[in-house]
Amino acid sequence: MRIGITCYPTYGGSGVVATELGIELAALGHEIHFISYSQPFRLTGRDDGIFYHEVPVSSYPLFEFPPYDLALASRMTEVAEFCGLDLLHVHYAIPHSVSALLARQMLATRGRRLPFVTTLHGTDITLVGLDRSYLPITRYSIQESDGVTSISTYLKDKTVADFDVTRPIEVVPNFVNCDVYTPITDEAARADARLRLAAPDEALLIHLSNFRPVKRVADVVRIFASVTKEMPARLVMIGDGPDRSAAEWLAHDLGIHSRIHFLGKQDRVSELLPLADLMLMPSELESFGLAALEAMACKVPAIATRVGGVPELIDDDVTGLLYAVGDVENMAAGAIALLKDRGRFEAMCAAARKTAQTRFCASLVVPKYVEFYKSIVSGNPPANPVD
Ligand code: GMT
Repeated sequence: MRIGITCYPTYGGSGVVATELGIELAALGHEIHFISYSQPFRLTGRDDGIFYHEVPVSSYPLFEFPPYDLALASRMTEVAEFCGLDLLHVHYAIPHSVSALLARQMLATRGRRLPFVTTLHGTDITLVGLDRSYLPITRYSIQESDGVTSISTYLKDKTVADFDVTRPIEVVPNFVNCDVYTPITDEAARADARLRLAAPDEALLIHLSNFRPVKRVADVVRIFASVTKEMPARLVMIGDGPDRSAAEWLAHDLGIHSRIHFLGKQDRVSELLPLADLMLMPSELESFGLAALEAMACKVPAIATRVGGVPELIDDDVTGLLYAVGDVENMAAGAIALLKDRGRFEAMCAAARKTAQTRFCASLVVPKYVEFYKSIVSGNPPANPVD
């Protein structure tokens, strides 16, 4: 198939999922066309069968807000015509599904069919989409999509409840390439690589996010402060965003700044995650929690919050530990107890990797998208989706 993919290219897990999906689909022989305002950050130009089409957005003195969604719709129609697209797959409903809807309508007037699939990721439903200025059009574009998928059952239920959507929504969970996100099996090589982040006797904790308020990065720093009082430890903070400065100040005020590596945005997180012992993901809300899945695939369990779709990914006390939002004290106590109990820790690391391999591996999940695309292109979408 020739598939157009649109996502937010620079920020957030939905762009990561869209990019990894494009890479996996291209590896299966499909032709993938990314259509966005900049090249997705995990797209390194390494793959055959992947093309990138930039969306130019002209400014004009009248435009206080240049209409990106309209420019995107125009570019979608051009790419569909020039490259013979069979399907568009848009990630994050706002405004991508609206642009796709317009593109579909414009092409229909020229006798060309271009169905589109919308994948719901999180705040497009739980936050931004609920804003009164976006709700009616978000609901309309979801309802009018040729196919809709959601990354968790939680998000599907939330969409039905809050948006009164009546059309079928297929749950296709997020996935990870278990060959790329994998533990370092050579213990000596791992120990050597780990030395640049922590001494051999130090526990290494890791956090990966876009440092937005929903990620509660101050909780990450506070949990680590308690851990480091009990045992030698270091923390790696990967990513950047609005709350990074506050997190750094907090670390400074707590006297632990020198024990934390603020690495900023990193291209190859798959090389850093397997060096850690535990991931911290104390988010206010996660519709899935892709960062935790990537860590789990590297045999690194997460200390996380029992919110949204996280319990669909993490089995409490088996593949990670779950707590109430803001329960910093118990998250720290849980991390300390786990790190001190070698047997329990090793069992949890192995169970985390096994879950990634047996339930969320790209080789299992990507074919579900392919089957879904085929049903949409053939005009027979599943009436009763199998979750
Ligand atoms: O972070 C967001 O709010 C938006 C979105 C994104 O574009 O990064 O994140 C959501 O999608 C990720 C990928 O599917 C999920 O792993 C995140 O859990 C989800 N974030 C939230 O629900 C807050």
